[in-house]
Order: sequence, then C-alpha cells, then structure tokens
Amino acid sequence: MQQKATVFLGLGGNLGDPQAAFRRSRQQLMDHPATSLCQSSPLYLTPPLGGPSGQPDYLNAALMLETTLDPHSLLHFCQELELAEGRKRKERWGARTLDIDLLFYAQQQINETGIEVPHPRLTERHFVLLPLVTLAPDFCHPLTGLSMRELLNKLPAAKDIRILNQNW
Ligand code: A4P
Ligand code: MG
Repeated sequence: MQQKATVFLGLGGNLGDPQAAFRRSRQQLMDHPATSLCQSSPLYLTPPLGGPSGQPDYLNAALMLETTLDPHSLLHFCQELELAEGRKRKERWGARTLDIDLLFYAQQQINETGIEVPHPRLTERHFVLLPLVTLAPDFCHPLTGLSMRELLNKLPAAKDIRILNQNW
C-alpha cells in the first residue's frame, strides 16, 4: 500500500458547462476509496493561453487532495474522468470540456513519457498559480524550492483573470 500523499490537480475547461464537469469530477475523486479532498480553490474565468485563436474563455480551478494512489494510477483515473466528460483530443491546447493536470504529487519528480511531475508549464501560468496560492501559498516547488506565492510574484500582474465563484 502506497503512503498517503498530498497532491494538487489543475482543472480547466472551455466547452459545454465546465463548472458542472468540475463538480462531477470532484465528487468522483471524493467518492474514490483511496482519495480524499482537502480543499477546492475558487473558480477563475481566464483568457485562453495558446492554442487555436477564437476559442472561448476557460474556467480554471485547483484541488488539494490526499491519496494513496500512486501517480500513474491517479493520472489514469483523472483521464477517465476527462473521458466521462466527453473530452476529445484533437489539437494541442484546443478547446476542451475538461482537462485535469497532475500539478504536484508531494515532492516527487517524475520524468517519463506520458507523465511529467511537477507539471512542466505550471510556473508560467497565472491560471494555475492563482488557485494554487489560495490552497497552499507556502508549498514549495520541488525543483526550484520556491513557494507558490514566490512563483506567482515572479510573474507580471495577472490580466483579465477574475474569480467567478468562491465556492462551487
Ligand atoms: N501528461 C504528462 N504529464 C502530465 C501531468 N502532470 N498531468 C501527458 C496531466 N497530463 C500529463 O495532455 C497531453 C499529454 O500530457 C497526455 O497524454 C498526458 O499523458 P492532454 O490533456 O491530452 O492535452 P493538452 O492538455 O492539450 O496538452 P498539454 O500539453 O497538457 O496542455 P496543458 O499544459 O494542460 O495546457 N488556457 C487557459 N486559460 N486555461 C487552461 O486551462 N490549458 C491549456 C492546456 C492551454 N491553455 C489554457 C489552458
Ligand atoms: Mg493537459
């Protein structure tokens, strides 16, 4: 049996009703016998970063969980949740109903095909760091040693991002 680990997931979506997809997926994670929810961040409305032009704004949020699933099993479970929400993979960074990124798995570093942890692009992204700071401002990135608050402070001020819902 794997030891209990604190993990952070990033949720994103800009097709259909992402808030409903986030709620259903959070419930599935809570119902999983090896996983418990610690906290949800507020829900943010964010302009799309990269990908095809003209795609709708995103909803983004982050979850803090405790789990005894290993990182591969947790990511696999998240990919099943994406599929259950009708996720279709067409183009990279294209519009989607639900994207779940494994941002951190305790202080583990994983660099394999199909799974990279910490998520390699999180340090550049307001839509990830803003929700993470609400959950764990002092949690440190295992590669840089910088806290979530410090990483956010290194970015320029966030533009056009707003909290849509504190509780969802
Ligand atoms: N993968 C490897 N490591 C991980 C990890 N830690 N967590 C692999 C999740 N997946 C991981 O992902 C592509 C592959 O990454 C998978 O096969 C998985 O095994 P995907 O979800 O199929 O495709 P994607 O999400 O389009 O690609 P990618 O590169 O993961 O994109 P990102 O970095 O997730 O960015 N703008 C706003 N405002 N909000 C967003 O949420 N999201 C993206 C996608 C772009 N722009 C955005 C947002
Ligand atoms: Mg992704």
